[in-house]
Amino acid sequence: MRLIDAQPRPFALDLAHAALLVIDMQRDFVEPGGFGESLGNDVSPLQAIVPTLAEVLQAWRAAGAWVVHTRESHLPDLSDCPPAKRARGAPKVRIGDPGPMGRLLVRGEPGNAIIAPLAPQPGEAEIDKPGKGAFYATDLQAQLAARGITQLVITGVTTEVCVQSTMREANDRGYECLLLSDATASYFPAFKQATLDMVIAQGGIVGWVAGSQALMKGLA
Ligand code: TIU
Repeated sequence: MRLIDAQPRPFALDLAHAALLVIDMQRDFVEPGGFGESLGNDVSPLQAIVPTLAEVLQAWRAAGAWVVHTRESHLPDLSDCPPAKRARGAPKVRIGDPGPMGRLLVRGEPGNAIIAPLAPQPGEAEIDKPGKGAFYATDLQAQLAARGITQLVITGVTTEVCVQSTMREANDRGYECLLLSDATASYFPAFKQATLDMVIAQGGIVGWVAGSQALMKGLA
């Protein structure tokens, strides 16, 4: 066990049964011209966490622990995209429409790929998910069970959407979840902070929060 300095109390990390979850670090959310920007967002707060997340990923791999990457994506025929999701808001372009990086949020398109500095390595899991939560309509739980994973260190974007949905899904399934405060980002800084606050309120109602330096100190 490695004790990580975290809130609301230290997190006892058991590396043999822990996975690093990197949520939706895709060009579609992080780069201009993707799905995130089509919703009217400035992508720069998301770009800001890339160096930190790359450092965490490197330290985690060096410690020999497993990594799971997710992508929010839909099938080319959009049969897994609820019409209500596609219709939401008043974007310039919608899910499935052509953009500068290919069709928005469609599996296999250039814009749907994970950004190069955080690219998955052989042996790491890659989960394509049609929802915000990574457990909905995926085999993530089966993959974690097959490896005996009981703890998730959670990173990625966006904090209050796909990250928080996934953390709540995981918490309900009994996983111990540690969210890395400086390796997650939102288009809305206030929503990010609110998410960090609500996760650790009430004695850690959804889990734990720590900074990446605290995790890496524990990994060293
Ligand atoms: N819009 C937004 O903040 N996020 C998403 O649509 N997906 C994820 O968070 N990945």
